[in-house]
Amino acid sequence: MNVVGRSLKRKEDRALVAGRGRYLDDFTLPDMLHVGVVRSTHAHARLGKVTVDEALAGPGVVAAFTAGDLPELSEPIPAYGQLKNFRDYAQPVLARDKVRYVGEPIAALVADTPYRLADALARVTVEYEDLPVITSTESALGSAARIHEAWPDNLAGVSQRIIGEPEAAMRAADVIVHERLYHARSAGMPIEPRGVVAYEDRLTGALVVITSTQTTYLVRGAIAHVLGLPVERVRVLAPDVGGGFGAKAQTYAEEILVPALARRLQRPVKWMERRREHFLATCHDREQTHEVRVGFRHDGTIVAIDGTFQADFGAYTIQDDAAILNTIVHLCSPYRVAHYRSVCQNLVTNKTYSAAYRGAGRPEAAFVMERLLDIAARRLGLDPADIRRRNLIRAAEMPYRPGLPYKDGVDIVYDPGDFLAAFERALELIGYREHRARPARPAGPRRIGVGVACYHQGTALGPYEGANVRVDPSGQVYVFVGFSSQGQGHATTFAQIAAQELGAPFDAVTIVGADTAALPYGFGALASRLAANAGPAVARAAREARRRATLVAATMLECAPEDLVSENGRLHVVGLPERSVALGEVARAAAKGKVLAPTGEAGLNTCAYFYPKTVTWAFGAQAAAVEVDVETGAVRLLRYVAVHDSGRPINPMIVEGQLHGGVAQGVGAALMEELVYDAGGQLVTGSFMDYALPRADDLPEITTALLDHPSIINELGIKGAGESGAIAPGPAIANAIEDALAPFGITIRELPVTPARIFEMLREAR
Ligand code: MCN
Ligand code: SMO
Repeated sequence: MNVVGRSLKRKEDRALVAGRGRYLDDFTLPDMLHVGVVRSTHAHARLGKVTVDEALAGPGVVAAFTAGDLPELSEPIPAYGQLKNFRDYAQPVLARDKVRYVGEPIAALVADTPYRLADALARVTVEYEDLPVITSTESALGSAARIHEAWPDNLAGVSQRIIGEPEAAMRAADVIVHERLYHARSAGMPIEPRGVVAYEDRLTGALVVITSTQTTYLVRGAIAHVLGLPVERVRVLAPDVGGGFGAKAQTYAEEILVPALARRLQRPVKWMERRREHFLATCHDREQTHEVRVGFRHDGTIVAIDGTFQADFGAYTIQDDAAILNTIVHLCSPYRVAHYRSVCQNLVTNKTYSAAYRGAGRPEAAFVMERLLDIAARRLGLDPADIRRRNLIRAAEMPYRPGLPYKDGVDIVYDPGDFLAAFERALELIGYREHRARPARPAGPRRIGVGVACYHQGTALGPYEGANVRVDPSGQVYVFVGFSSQGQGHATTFAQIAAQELGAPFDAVTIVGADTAALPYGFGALASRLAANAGPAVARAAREARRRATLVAATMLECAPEDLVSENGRLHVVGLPERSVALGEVARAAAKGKVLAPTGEAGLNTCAYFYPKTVTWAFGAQAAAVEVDVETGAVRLLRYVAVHDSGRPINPMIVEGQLHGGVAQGVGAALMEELVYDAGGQLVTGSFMDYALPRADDLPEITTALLDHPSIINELGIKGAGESGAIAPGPAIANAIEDALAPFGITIRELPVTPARIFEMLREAR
């Protein structure tokens, strides 16, 4: 009975679709107070007097706190922790002497209702002494002003990787393509903004923090660290989370502030982020400017790539260069490039700070590489498909070693895969050949174009993930994990694995997660890592539970353990289905100790962890067909194709759903989403009126196809999928638009390709 690999319906959807989900704002506790955050309205300033008297005098206002009132928050917010390549900085929970971006927390107000709180927030006055505002990487490099005073400049650090001898190799190139490309700042924009509820549990003594997060463990560690508490006294839970996309994958000021206030006030407190606040207070990502030279032979073979780029981090660098190293390592990774150099200057500016957003540095890399290939193809007189065929690493070259370490320090060895097959499949599904063969239409205002883009993705970063499988005497199986889900479908996929390994019915398995008390150690839902890390942990724990169940059942049925099969929730003697015992009865017997001896363990309760040696490598190709109106610059997506290899899919429907979601976000990055700042450091696209998210009618039919080359990193052959769909849409769509506008000879160098940008390019071309 194979449960893994089947497109079973998602266990979580019945409740969510029926409106029975429990999101952060659904939690209201007796006696609960509401916290609001006073935020900086200036991008870079010394902080003067903060006056809260008028706010405090308002009806229902209980308390007001500035940094000086909360000495327990004097430790800065701990950074990510895995990498430490950048300069040190201190990000305060509440600003002390200066502010570094519009939206930075300055003070907290507490009131009895959210409405009185909103009124009171408007009555706080803050004095600012303005400092020069830095809103671009060029001005960050050139300015005498320092965002972090202790630094000699505004450079957080330089990240780089080199293969071979790019300079020497470049000299031998027949043609060099040299371009400057820009990927705009955008953000994950989950439907549910962030929020935190905290209280001291008098029964257990724990500080309980319910937060809309992807990283329960990281938040737990940060709270314990700043408040000086044992980790055991802090319990972090996530309720249903309405999307995260990376934006909820690190610890924020409010996740430490709100529990601190719960302790101060000895009352439950809640903070719920508003959308306008979310635009300023939740991390952005993706702003990079690349200057790259690619050397080619006449036949399109790449001889060398030499590039520099600048990343605009905003005010703080909470994840160090995790995403930047992704850009560097992935820039040419599906292609054979013997000589490569990439150097990034990581700069701080007076904007909202950045952290990984779905794809985490890879969409930028794919944009640069796949744009350069199309530009080169035109210069060399080659078809964009042929230039890729010439350079894609072949299946026969696997396991390929590009000659670079991954960010975990391990030398990269690619997982089995066939990039060319994925690419050809995408071409076939979009009708590439037919499109190229089609006679040019009479030149009307609407032009059709097709674009393609390949990607490769290191997925499933370590360090580990674990699971605890427990068989209940009722026969129900509970799998305890600590990480939280944001919509990925973990309650379904991990239940599939547990059911299969244990021989239990899929319906009898429940995943209990998002609670650090459920399992002491874990990492979180990021880096497309859970399927390939928690998956094997669940499998190992379930397998061990089955082994123990078999020993106990053998005693109960008076047979040899080797003669038993576990199927559909019962263990029976091979060939004798009536000589059987239910899994629940075995669990009950094992818990009573009656037949304890064979296992030496009480109950059927097993825990296992999986530590990957390094990442798995997923890959794929995407293709877009677009129609561009040359009179208005409007782009309509006609069709979209996503081919992805996630190794063995646990649930193909869920993997396809992940691709759909990723593509939708990639379409936003390609065509409409942009966080624009003015020279004063004010976000001018700070609402959904100005920051355009794709809507249902902006999305075409998305055709997906899954390839299945098992990973060699874990025993289940799984590679990741969660971020993958979002990597290639930018370049695939930009390439399609440029193809549609080929007669005008324009070159797309920036994302998003908005109607205004197209209109401007066409005007210049004419
Ligand atoms: N899966 C599978 N078979 C595979 C690989 C994955 O069935 N071979 C399933 C997994 O079991 C899981 C889903 O696909 O249900 C995604 O798996 P994985 O790639 O391991 O990613 P994670 O579970 O670690 O989730 C994190 C990832 C990231 S990093 C971002 S960003 C993102 C994403 O998931 N944010 C999301 N997908 C999202 N989907 C939703 N709905 N909301 C988000 O915030
Ligand atoms: S951006 Mo995903 O949370 O790694």
